[in-house]
Amino acid sequence: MGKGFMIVCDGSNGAGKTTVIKAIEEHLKSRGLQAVITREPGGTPIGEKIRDILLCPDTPEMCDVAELMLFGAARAQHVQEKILPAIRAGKVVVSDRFDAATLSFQHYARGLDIGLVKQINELALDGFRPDMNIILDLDPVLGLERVHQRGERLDRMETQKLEFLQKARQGYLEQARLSPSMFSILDASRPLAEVVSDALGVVDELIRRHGGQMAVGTP
Ligand code: Z5A
Repeated sequence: MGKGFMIVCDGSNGAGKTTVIKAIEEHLKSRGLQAVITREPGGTPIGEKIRDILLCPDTPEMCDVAELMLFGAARAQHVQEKILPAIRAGKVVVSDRFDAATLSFQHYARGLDIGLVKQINELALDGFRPDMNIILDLDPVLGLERVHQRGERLDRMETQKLEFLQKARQGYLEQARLSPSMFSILDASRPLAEVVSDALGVVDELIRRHGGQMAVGTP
């Protein structure tokens, strides 16, 4: 059995993660690779229940530490139940958000101590690291406009002040500055086709790096 790898698609709200991930999935399949598409918070039955609690707009009273630990709990379950088995089976895991989001939102935006946030991330990751974070970078003002155009009710995180979302954006840029080999920053204010094309270029580079170790065919 080959060894797979993991790509995270992350970044600002409304930056186009959903669309880019769909394109990555199709691209991987066209290359004959087995893709596992997943998301955070969520990705497992337990994680999806935690997601409902985290994003429910009716509970704005959630305290910051409870929020951090819930993201961590969902991730621990995600890693053990879904991600590690898929990678061991040689599949390519593509996750909509992952651990960089916790540093960006709970540390850089929320202001929780960086040591505490890293500790929760390490506990949840159990030594695992994703191979690449593709960050779709967008001014949150533009991102929220796109989300509003979808006409859906905003979730608990989206109702935070604009300043909070600006700090989270800067958090991703700072993480990329500190660990450039783990991050690809894409300007998501450009036409979607250009963003998708760049994202697929990053994926192709990862496939080359992992040359021939992944499982092929339908899951
Ligand atoms: N969070 C956290 O705090 N800590 C953590 O550890 C984790 C997460 C893991 C849930 O995320 C929230 O949890 C999130 C971070 C926090 N909240 N905040 N704030 P989520 O991923 O479920 O929610 P989201 O970020 O709000 O996702 P989204 O709004 O669905 O964004 P998206 O998937 O990137 O956008 P999209 O649906 O692909 O695109 C939005 C619209 O824009 C859509 O109509 C597109 O057609 C359009 N679009 C996309 N790209 C373009 C371009 N390039 N041009 C024009 N129009 C475009």
